[in-house]
Amino acid sequence: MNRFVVLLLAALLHATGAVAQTLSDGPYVLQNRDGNWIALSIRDGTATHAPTSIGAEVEIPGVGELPSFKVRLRAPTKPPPSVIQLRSETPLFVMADTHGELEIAVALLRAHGVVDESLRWSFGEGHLAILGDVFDRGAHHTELLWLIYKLQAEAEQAGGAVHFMLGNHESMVLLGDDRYLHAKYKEATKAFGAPHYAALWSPKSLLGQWLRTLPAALKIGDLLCLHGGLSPEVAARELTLDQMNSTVRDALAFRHALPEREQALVSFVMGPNGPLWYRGYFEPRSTQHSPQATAGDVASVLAFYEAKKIVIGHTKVPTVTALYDGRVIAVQVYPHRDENGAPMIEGLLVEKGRYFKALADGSRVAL
Ligand SMILES: [Mn+2]
Repeated sequence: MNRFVVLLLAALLHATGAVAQTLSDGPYVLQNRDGNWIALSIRDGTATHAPTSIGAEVEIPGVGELPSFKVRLRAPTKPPPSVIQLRSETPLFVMADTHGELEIAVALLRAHGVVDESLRWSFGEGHLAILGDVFDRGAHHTELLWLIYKLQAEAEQAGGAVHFMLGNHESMVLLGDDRYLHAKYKEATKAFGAPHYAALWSPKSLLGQWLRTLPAALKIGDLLCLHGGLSPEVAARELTLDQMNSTVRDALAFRHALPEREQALVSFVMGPNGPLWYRGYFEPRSTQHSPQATAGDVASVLAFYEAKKIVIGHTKVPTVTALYDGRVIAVQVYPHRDENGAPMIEGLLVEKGRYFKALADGSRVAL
């Protein structure tokens, strides 16, 4: 991006009025043709760009009462393994769809000691699993993604881990479906002069690369953790987690260049009965939804993957809910505020073989 484009962007921002003057977003860290990294940001309506590099830090501005934080940029890494060992004494905190609701997500993580006041990892050797759909709807998914990216490094250093499973909204944004974007991101796209929002998350962007290494489904200890669910068709096809995860990665990386025989697998894995979209643990809410899984379907999935429970987001529940005699746990309590403005969201805490709803006020209730 040259100076002319940046000036053009500034002009665009000033032309769009009061809302644009308050627009802040980014940074988007992109690699140019020479292989150099550039951080693009909008601060109070002004587009800026600055050279950066792997090993350098970028600053993510504060939102509301939340402090700003710095993130060190890392070279892209290989995809993680699909099976994660978890010792029974290691706590696991599961957070489902956050949809750009940074302040509410942070309230939950702070209340349960996963992060501290300055948004640093404070969960020691604990594991945090994030079940996708960080993107879309809300106004702060960029900050949330940077926070997760940062926590991953901090957790690893502390002997813990952050596992981020992709949801259907990650795949939609990366593949160019911008129907659910908060209006602010469409404005940001225009401000940067980008052809479309997905260009800011392309494989040439640092977080775009990182997202394309992430899994759709993991087995963490004896729990299958993922966004949508595992349909009976997944087990019937004997698709391993590795196969599922690499198919999702292929779909997000080079969907249009896949050989035809792989296209069929991609269509299935990325479709309504694949791990990102499946809703079959619930009564169908529309004719597009899969028929409800039977107890036998759930049992055969658990048997195939040699797991004890399936932990999912994606489908809204009023409170963290055990289904199928506790073999499926639905975690997606949509992040919102109650009539007094208190953050409302729940997580799942697994500690020493016991399961708890983790409430936003820091309390826990046995499941
Ligand atoms: Mn979803």
